[in-house]
Amino acid sequence: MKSNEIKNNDKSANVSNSLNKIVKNGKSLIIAYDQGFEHGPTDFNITNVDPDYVFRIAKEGEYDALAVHAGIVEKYMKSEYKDIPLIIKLNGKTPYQRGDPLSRQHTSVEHAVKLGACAVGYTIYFGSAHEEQMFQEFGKICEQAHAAGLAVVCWMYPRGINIPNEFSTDILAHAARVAMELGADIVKLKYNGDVEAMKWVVRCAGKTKTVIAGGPQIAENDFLGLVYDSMRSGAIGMAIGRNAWQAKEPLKLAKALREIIHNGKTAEEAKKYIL
Ligand code: FBP
Repeated sequence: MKSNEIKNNDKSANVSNSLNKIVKNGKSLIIAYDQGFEHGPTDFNITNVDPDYVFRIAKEGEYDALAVHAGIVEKYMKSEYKDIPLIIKLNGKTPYQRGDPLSRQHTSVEHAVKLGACAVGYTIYFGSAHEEQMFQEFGKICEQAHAAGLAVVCWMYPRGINIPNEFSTDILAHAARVAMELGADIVKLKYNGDVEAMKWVVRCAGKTKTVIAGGPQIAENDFLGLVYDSMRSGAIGMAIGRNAWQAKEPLKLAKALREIIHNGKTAEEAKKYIL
């Protein structure tokens, strides 16, 4: 074997190691806390506006990873949180942008490495008039992150004037496929309410693992149903924000989520953990 091949094998081993910190036994429960950037503090109350509260939920709720922007890590990371695998978001936009969405990179892969990330995250608005800029940026990010031994998570959200229905199975399947072909290790998608249709979407992502986004807060029993159905569709887990840290008892909810995602329980069986 030539030395270049050895080096490449080393790199992919590093990426696998990073991925295995986030995906445990093939499954993953991720907590996302980038909504202060994406939506503004409107999602927060006096308790969950504090990033430390979400770090604590990630740790005590045994989430498999925390997805945040760099500044949150720089300012709120403590030694007691050092074992929480971090996914650092490299782009973001606010709701004030007009027209088709474009979200540009604001943080480098190099900086994410310095902050101790296992993975970097990037949102692509599939179908937007600006999709090419995001494809290009994301492709480069995959190259850089993989060369540095980091995994890459793609938030893949179909959106824009050319997307009549962001939950269309064909569009979601195409978006999932593009994430895989660009090099994502994990693609994060929204669930469209149809288990059989989502099986095709997950299939189109191939070896790229699919996680499902949580969405706005809904009744906990209904949310457990959504998580269970997402798992039945072949997703390896969830990347949840508002439903996780807006919960009245986030640790009880986390336990119920783990039971469904990691221990194969049904939504019905997991309900007892949120009583
Ligand atoms: P939620 O579980 O709160 O929906 O978070 C998932 C997420 O992908 C966040 O990471 C992101 O901030 C948000 O959704 C963006 O959603 P949208 O663009 O639909 O407002």
